[in-house]
Amino acid sequence: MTEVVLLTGAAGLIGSALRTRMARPGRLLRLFDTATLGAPGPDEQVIQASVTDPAAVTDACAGVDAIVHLAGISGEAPYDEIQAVNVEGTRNVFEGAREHGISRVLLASSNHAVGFARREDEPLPADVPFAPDTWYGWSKTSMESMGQLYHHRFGMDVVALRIGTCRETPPHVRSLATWLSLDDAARLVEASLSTPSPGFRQVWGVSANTRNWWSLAEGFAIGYAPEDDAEAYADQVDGEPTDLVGGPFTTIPLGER
Ligand code: 15L
Repeated sequence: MTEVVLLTGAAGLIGSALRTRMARPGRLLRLFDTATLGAPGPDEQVIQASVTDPAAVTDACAGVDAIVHLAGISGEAPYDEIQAVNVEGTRNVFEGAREHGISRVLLASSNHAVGFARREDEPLPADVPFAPDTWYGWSKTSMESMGQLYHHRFGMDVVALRIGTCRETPPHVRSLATWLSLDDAARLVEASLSTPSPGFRQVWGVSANTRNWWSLAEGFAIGYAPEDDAEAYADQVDGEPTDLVGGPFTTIPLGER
């Protein structure tokens, strides 16, 4: 039987990386984005719409086995925009999932949900309590707690991926510790989709970086086996390391792009 996976935000950096990496026999990828996605491949469907449109989201959920919810504003922005897209948009996704009996939702959360958490001697657990650093980070706490609500109310499996710096290559010194390679992002998503009955859980989205200080234990527990290490790029980056999870997000002006 064909597995149908709905990928919201499919035209973004991570979405585009997953589009190619998640293709496999027996899987149909339903790609959803406001941006154009090009012509669908043989095992793809394309929907150009916004997660802020409840009807479009509900329609997109028909016949879906799992949702990888990436759509949203990916950095600091005015509160009303963040609220409309990240929070209301996620509510539309959960409602669509509930209406169509979809049992698993993966959330693209962010390290900025806990941006004010501080480096300790031990690796920082993936379930470190909310400490958002921006309205953006706050929206990720809302998305995660919404995931808890739908888990407890409706028994959905919800995996919140607290993603670090997901880029082709690490862009700065901080990311030597926080980098998530695109290949490891796909490995993390596959583990989150296939691990049996995860319930609600939080997992750091980071690669196997030499300088990691965020715990990989929760990822290992669901079968995530990262292969990349930002250290390979150490001589190509500038900047300062930071002891706060969110780094520069902890001091940028609130609500400004
Ligand atoms: C994020 O959540 C952002 O979406 C991304 O643009 C990066 O800034 C990243 O966090 C990070 O912390 O490096």
